[in-house]
Amino acid sequence: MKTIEQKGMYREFPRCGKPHARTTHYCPGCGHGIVNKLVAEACAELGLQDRTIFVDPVGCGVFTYYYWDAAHISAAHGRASAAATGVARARPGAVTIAYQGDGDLGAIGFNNAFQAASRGERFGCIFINNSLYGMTGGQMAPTTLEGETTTTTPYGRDPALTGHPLHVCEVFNQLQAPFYIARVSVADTKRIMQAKAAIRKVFELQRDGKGYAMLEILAPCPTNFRMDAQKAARFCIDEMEREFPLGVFRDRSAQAGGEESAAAPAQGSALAVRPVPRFNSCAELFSASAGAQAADGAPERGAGMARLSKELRFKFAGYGGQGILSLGLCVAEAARLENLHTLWFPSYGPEQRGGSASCSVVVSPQRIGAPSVEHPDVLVCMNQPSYERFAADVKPGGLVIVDETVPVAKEPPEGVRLRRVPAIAMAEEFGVPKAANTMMLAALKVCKATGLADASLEEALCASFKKKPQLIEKNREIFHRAAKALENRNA
Ligand SMILES: Cc1ncc(C[n+]2csc(CCOP(=O)(O)OP(=O)(O)O)c2C)c(N)n1
Ligand code: SF4
Repeated sequence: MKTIEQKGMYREFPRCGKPHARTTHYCPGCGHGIVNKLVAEACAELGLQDRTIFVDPVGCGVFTYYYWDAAHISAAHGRASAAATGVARARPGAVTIAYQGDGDLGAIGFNNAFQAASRGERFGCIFINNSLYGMTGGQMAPTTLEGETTTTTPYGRDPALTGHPLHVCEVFNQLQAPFYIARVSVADTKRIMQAKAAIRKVFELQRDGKGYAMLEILAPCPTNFRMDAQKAARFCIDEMEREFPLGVFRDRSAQAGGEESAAAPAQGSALAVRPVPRFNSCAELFSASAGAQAADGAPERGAGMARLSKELRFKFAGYGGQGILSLGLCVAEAARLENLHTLWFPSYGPEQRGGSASCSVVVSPQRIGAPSVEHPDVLVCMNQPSYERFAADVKPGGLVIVDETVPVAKEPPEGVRLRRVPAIAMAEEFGVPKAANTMMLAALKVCKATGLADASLEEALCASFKKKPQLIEKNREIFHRAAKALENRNA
């Protein structure tokens, strides 16, 4: 097969044990993917690859060093503008480009970026505004629209609670020092062409040593918008642009003598709370935890308090897409149904597709202190990297449940039981490959590993399919069948 040369990019992206990968880690339809291509093209077409130093963020853009064929420095989350300041000062002849997301720049790193802009540091900042935290699973960012649902604003962002969307270009436009400030979008072909011209401009300004440049790019995140690529692009145009109008806010090179241009677009727009419905199971759990009533037939309240005498800590780990986070949520929800204190704490790898995912769950009759689980009582592993990473940390007397496909090169520590369960194989055998996590829930039940009533686990499982009710009965059935099959194996 003929490989297509992509200007400014490496021929192959040998990341994460995939030595000849030709695809990026971005989800289909992701704005980052488009911008990555435009940035690489601009850098190469202007002949700047040997002069360019990219400062990479923590966020979905974290892996640009695998893609852009130029020099790179990785910065901690939110610190790319601070790191770029150092690079630009230490290497005044370089073309320094910081690449940041809206959580990275607009939240934790806002003051770094703002002060760098205020000082007029000589670097260009490419700022991806996809209205939420992409990499960590779609939480609210400062740029989240009013009324937009995210995992942390399940009823839509309410300005009374979480403020109004942050307009980075408009705020930076109050500063004296920036040389260029603009906002573009990559939601359709016309906009992509405009974005490309603006990205080239950022490179040119840095090549010519002009000064600080801020380019905000509105970008779709289909995965966390819970939309297909076309609808996500539409959302960018119809909703995001209403809040964040496109345009050049300032271009000092546009006027003779380097004077500031007054060509800023009208600021602010009439904003109304706009409900943007999206599916969000985690948020539902949180809201439910905040005081929902027991459903008819729910396990008796407080039952768990009596049964569970001590705190239990769980770690669930596997690949993204194996339903590992939902499995953890089921256990947390089952504990909530029993009026226990509970906590679910997800952790994501840098890749939304096929990367690692894990979550910690704590279930306790007392109030819970630390949310992170360093030494679990129970570890559930759906893949080999998880086993290798977490098995050694399981508490003495603890339990490791691992899928049978996972090679166990090293036994868990002494005093820790190991149960190998054919969850993936059984799910395939039952004709529902995606239900391997339901098999694992059945294994937890059979091993009596949660300290929770079987009925609570079952009810939590059903509740997790509230938005897909057609799957409830099927999962209930395979939960029972799997439990029976596992009990028979034990017998
Ligand atoms: C100091 C620190 N805090 C929090 C995190 C967790 N974290 C990683 S990426 C991220 C948010 C990324 O969102 P954004 O910057 O909008 O980029 P996107 O993934 O949407 O491109 C967070 C909170 C971290 N890695 N380091
Ligand atoms: S989660 Fe969103 S921002 Fe991240 S790669 Fe996927 S589509 Fe892009």
